[in-house]
Amino acid sequence: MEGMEGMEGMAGMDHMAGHGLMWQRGPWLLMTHGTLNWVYDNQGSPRGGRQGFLSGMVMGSAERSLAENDTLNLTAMLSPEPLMGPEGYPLLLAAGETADGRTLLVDRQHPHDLFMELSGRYSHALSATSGVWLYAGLPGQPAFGPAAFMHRESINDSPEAPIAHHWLDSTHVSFGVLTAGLRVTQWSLEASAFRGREPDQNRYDIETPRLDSWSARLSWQPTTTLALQTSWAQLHSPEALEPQRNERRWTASLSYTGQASDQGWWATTWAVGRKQPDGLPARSAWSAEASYHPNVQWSLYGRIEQVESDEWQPALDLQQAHKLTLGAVHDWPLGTRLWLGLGLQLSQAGVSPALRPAYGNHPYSGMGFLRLRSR
Ligand SMILES: [Cu+2]
Repeated sequence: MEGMEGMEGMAGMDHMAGHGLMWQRGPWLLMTHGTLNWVYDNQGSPRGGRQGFLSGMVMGSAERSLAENDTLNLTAMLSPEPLMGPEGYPLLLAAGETADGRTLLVDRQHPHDLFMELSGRYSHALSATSGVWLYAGLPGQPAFGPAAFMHRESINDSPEAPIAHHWLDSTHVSFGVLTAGLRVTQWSLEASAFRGREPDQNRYDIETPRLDSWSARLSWQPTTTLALQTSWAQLHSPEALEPQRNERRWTASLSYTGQASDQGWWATTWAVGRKQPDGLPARSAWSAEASYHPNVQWSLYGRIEQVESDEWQPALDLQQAHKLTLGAVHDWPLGTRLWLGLGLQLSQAGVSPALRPAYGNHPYSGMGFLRLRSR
């Protein structure tokens, strides 16, 4: 329960969500879990588009104790998303990264890299409730923001990235990360040095690590069901298209995962974020999301988010947009640990008046998906 694992492992979700297969092999505890979504995407408005694509992730980890109080954990996380091609998939109002190294991807979500995480963590327990750890990843997740969306119990049924991704959690694939962490009872403090540049358009490679940026995160887990964090980052040259510009970011979030009935459980995350690029006005975002699982077959989820940006139409200054998403998935068991799911989600967006000629008043979008998930 340390570091990012502590953030993800929040809230006793082991028995509720229970993703993952585990084996003991000698001294090693092996664990794997994953989700693969085949998605048909139809984004409305003249800036939208249609496309089929594969999203998700497969993760494996190996953990062993080394001495009485020491633990080593090795984690690999892979993404199928490079198969969709460098331009990613249509996602209204998403902006960030590039497909060709020359133009920003707008109204499309970039694919994640094949290697989303290859990391190791060495933890040393100081007592039953406190400890220290060192984490290194290439790529890895610096101590910044809430857990990345595909790991958040509140929204990991949705096959798409949030439009607030680049405010809250887009640093989760950083090529080169070193983190030191300290946990004392309910409080954790982590500091990271990492590479500030976003991954480039070659999604199959491992990029040159650098430690040119830093972040710090303070987390509080007052109960096993509640996790709060606030984090800061100073990013060196995050965007390939504006290499001279550095950026500061800040986030705060609250996550709750709890029992909802005998067999049901629910989870929610509320998050705010702010980006301050050098020489430009600050831009904020917030999101509120929740999922409800009345039983093991059904998942219902929703999210509302708002972001502020000048990337949708470069001739305009900062504009606002929001998006509401609602979805449902039904799962059928395939054997004991694997489930086949069929899901549908609908979203409606809204933009400030200057953007309405481009997007229309309230463009609708939808995604239908088939998924394979272990749990
Ligand atoms: Cu991401």
